Amino acid sequence: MHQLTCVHCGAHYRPDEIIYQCPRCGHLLAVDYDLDSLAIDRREWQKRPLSVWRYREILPVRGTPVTLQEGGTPLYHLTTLGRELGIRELYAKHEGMNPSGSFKDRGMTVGVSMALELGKRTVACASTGNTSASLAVYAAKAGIHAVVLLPSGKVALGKVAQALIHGANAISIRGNFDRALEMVHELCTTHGLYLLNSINPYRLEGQKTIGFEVIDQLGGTPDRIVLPVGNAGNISAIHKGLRELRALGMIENLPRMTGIQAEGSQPIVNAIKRGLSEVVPEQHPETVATAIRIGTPVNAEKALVAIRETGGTAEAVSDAEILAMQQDLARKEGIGVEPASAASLAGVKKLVALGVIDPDERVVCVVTGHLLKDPETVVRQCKPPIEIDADMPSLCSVLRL
Ligand code: AN7
Repeated sequence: MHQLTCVHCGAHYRPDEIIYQCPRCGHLLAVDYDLDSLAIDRREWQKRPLSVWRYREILPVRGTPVTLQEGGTPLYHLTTLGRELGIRELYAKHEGMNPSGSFKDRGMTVGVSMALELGKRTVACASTGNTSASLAVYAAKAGIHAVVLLPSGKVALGKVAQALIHGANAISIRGNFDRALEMVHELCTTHGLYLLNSINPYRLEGQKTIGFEVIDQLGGTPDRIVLPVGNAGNISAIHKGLRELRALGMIENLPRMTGIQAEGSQPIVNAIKRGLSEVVPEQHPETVATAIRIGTPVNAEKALVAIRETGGTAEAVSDAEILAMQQDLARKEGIGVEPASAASLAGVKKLVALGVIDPDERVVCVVTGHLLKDPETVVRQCKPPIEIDADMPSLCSVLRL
């Protein structure tokens, strides 16, 4: 069994209470297991397919989950980029290979399964895009309703297309993501919809399996895990999961948790660099990486602990660095990711240059979303195809043959 525990005051709550913050002090909640009482056989895990549900003993769902076979994503050894950056052991965990094309599916398979167990028939979120796409997919699979609030004009085309085709009630807010989240949070509290943003601790339980898979795939613990940070849910989730593996005696050390943000949207980076205990919200976040265009990261409290406790760090990269790395990954490694995802590798490049990352480290970058999520940004960056008349001389001429 599990319970909900406040990360600030330590108050405990029953697992079926529908709360998104501690009713006593207002801080974040986490799902808490009695790890000593769990019968986990690691060899049994190895026999199951690599997926979110390989690790079901330390997930909160008791019944049959709503699943589309999420997780089990490839971990690629980046030999060419690694050589260029001077890191022999550089890897990318390609979360774009999930059913809806982002890591959010790990959270939603658990979150929507919990919604059903809690008797909810309408789920909701605010989203920079991927959360809404994933929620729409899992609500469709579960046969329940989804309401998604999107910041008007700032969601990549592929993500909007997904929310629409999977049947979510998509609402565009004339405001940014942070405002949309405030509104949907209030809506869920006052009208009983089930909130599936990353403030919901059950959703983060699914996402922690990224770290479990990395360790199973590498056959050991990396020295560092680097990921793009928006609401800071994913970095917090992976850290929580790895702490649980340590408590279970399966690993000894935690990787240095390293968060990368865009320069125009870097409240976590500022808090880490200035040694602040709380983040100062960024009122007007701006970046080409619209997935992480977030000024008030709701999981900041957990993320600052994750970074500090593991000796990690946070760094910001420019939009130009993000787009250059998106292209490098595509052309030198054959890996297509959306801009936010390229931020993790752009961050590694910068941190190596700054001497923060040691070339001997074993570094895993989480690349969070697929290239096709945001085709418009790609088309703006690349030269269009050369159009010619439909005859052989024209073809040979354009190819200089
Ligand atoms: C590709 O969909 O917040 O730090 O509303 O889509 O856990 O928020 C997306 C976030 C990184 C940041 N990479 O993760 C949303 C949303 C991609 C993302 C992040 C997001 P968090």
